[in-house]
Amino acid sequence: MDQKWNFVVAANRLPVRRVWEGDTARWVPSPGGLVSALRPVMSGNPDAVWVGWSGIPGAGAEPFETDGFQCHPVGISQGEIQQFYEGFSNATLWPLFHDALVPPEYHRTWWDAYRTVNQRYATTVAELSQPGATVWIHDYHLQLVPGMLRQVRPDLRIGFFLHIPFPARELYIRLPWRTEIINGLLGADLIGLQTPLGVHNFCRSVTRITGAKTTGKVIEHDRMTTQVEAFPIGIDVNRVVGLATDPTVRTRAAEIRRTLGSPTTVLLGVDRLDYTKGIEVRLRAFRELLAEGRLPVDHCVLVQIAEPSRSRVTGYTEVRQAVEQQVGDVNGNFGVMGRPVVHYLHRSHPIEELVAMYLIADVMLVTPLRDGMNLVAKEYVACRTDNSGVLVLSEFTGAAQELRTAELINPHDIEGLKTTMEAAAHRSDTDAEPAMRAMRRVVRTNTAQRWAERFLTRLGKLR
Ligand code: ADQ
Repeated sequence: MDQKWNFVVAANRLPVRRVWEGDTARWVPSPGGLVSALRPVMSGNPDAVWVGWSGIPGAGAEPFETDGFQCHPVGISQGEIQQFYEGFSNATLWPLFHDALVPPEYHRTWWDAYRTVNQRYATTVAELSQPGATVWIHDYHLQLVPGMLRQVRPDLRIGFFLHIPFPARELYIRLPWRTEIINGLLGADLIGLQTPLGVHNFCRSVTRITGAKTTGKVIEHDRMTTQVEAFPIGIDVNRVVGLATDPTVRTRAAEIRRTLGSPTTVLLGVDRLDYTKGIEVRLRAFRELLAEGRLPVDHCVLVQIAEPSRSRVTGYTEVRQAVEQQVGDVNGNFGVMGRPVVHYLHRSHPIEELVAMYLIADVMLVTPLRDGMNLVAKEYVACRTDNSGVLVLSEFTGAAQELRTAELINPHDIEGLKTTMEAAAHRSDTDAEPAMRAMRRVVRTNTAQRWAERFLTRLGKLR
């Protein structure tokens, strides 16, 4: 590898995915918050490279250019997908960092694969980086990379951002490899978390595990310092608002509402099908409200869009079965011929279709048991250009720290959730307006692009 770059992003996935048309393959941009957030700093930047997995098992493909910057695929074998990705990343770290909602599994072979893949990323980044380059590493799949990189390239300016929550110390210290992960993260000059609570939890774990001195957000260790701060992620507001005001999308929204039987109230959930998202909780609350006659069966519809996700990981088949059983139960008991009360779509949707759904949703249900941020809540708010609509939002999302005028709920308190959902369904647009207006200000100010800019400016000032 001869060419070197001055700005290197490393993430589990590349910002593009391969699609086949007949026998020819081409790379198309993957949708996603991270890609839009980094577009302004990556697009057309000849000094930037993105290191990540292509999504296809096997050896890494040749590097290529997309949108004016370089992509460098990292190879991940079928066995590593099982042990590094589905295993350690998604059956150990993901549940542990989400309050152990399902029991995390600890397997030494998974840990070995996690270390191996992280080492591969670190080696690749080290080879691609110019002297003194800025490196930005993303998320829980790559927590060892900062430390591994620091050992071979002390000259680099290293930033790390964790997209999921950092758990309470009492949970974190269960991890058999807690010291290795903390030491891996401490290789970074700057660690970004979604919320101040994440920062607090992380610093407490560091103190307990390493004995390092933490002063406010500064951790001193091994003759270097690491800064830890909250950088709540945002969305690409211009793109979402552009779609929300697009006549084609608006026509589609009206069409969907008609297809649903022009109900008085549409309630909506949009999530990856994941046990952290609290989909069962909202279905249960909805069912009880119908049964108690507190929501009118004839005038209310719940649409639940669930993107298929990690179907081979423990906990995901179970959540799917539970959700589908509940949907069947509600429709079996309350639906009439040709008119179900819950419309459940277990598939991915293009953003245009999601925006059309956000436009018809009078009540948006975001009820995770734990979530780093939750971009769906922000997308909904961004779409409500007329300031109508009610956002019911779990206190246990990062978004709840910013969207203070949402209808905040505790997803463990089913009666509280029911009362909030009932009131939300009956709220007039005029009553809902001040809260939505305030949330729209927040979402418009703290965009994805602003988030990236804030993180990189902060990183640029260190060392
Ligand atoms: P996720 O857990 O994936 O992200 P979220 O923040 O809500 O959760 O982002 C999901 C994205 O996928 C949204 O942009 C949404 O539009 C899209 N999406 C959801 N359902 C879809 C469907 N059926 N079809 C197509 N697209 C769909 C992780 C963390 C979050 C954190 C983000 C960003 O778990 O807490 O907010 O990263 O840091």
